[in-house]
Amino acid sequence: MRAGLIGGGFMGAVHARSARAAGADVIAVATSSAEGARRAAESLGVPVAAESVGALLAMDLDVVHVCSPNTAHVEHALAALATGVPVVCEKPLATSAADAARLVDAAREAGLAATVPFVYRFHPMVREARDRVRAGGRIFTVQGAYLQDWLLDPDDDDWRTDPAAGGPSRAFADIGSHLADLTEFVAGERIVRLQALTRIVHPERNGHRVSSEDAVAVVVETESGAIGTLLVSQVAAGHDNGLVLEIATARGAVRFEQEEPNRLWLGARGESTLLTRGGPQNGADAQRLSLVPPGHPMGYLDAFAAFVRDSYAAIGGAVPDGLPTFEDGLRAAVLTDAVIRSAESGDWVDTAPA
Ligand code: SOE
Repeated sequence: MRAGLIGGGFMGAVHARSARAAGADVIAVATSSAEGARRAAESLGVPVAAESVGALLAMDLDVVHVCSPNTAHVEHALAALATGVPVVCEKPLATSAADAARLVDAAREAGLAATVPFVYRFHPMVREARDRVRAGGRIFTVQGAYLQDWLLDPDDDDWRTDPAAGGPSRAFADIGSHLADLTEFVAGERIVRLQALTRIVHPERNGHRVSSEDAVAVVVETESGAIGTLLVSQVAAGHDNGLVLEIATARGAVRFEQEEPNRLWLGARGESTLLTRGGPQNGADAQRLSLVPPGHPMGYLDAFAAFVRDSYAAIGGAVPDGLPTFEDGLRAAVLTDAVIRSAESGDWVDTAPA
């Protein structure tokens, strides 16, 4: 696989490492400037620093990884698809459902594989959680949180706080999208309505106005009538990447904590246990993703490599179970739009799939 990379930041480096782990050669990188591409090529060990995105897309590539800022995803992914090349595009796929739908249509019309790294699906213990929920009978409640603190202080800043680069939603589009995707993936059913509150705790950062939310509280109802809450915050002191999901069913509960991905909490009437990743009680899906025995911790980069491996298998015509595609990116954008609408109106918003 000859891979091209658009964007050379933190996620660009993760994509480059994971593409190589999946057997690709990362042959070129483009950023917003030729100088930026040269810096990225040097730091990532990529042979060609493309003068522009257009120059990169003119190369002979088998896949393009889009890791540019959120508002550039549509332009870059459409341009890559137009050259007949499959795309792996960072989340949020687009900063509106309408734009995400354009990308879904373009990939479908081109007949090209197109995936989005809702990477937390690829922890083996998430697959185990999904299997146990499937066997659990009726779902009663879902409870999720995604808490970080890297934007806690007013002088903490990032391109994501600028709507021109990040889009109209920040905390939910950036990390709430992961939580919502994981909730629907593990539950095996959709959120059909939600009500959201958002907060901007710092209306100014480094002297510029901020219009996108720092925190979101969401109440949800699912297709089967389960109820739940999702809390998303990038101003939650002490939390680095605190994605947690707990789903309670008639025959037991599961709780996955992303910062401790090698175990799964299992709740039963009157007792609870911790299941170890890779052990004999793991189901087939968890075993497929477990590359090393228990006691050899697998983590974020392993999950990302598994996502890219399955994306490349899909490019080769396979249909890997649980692979997040542009359709899942569109779903996340629909939920993000709904959160924005509900926060503005104060009303419930219907999110049942059309
Ligand atoms: C920053 O919030 C960030 O890097 C997100 O953009 C990623 O999607 C998430 O996995 C970790 O945190």
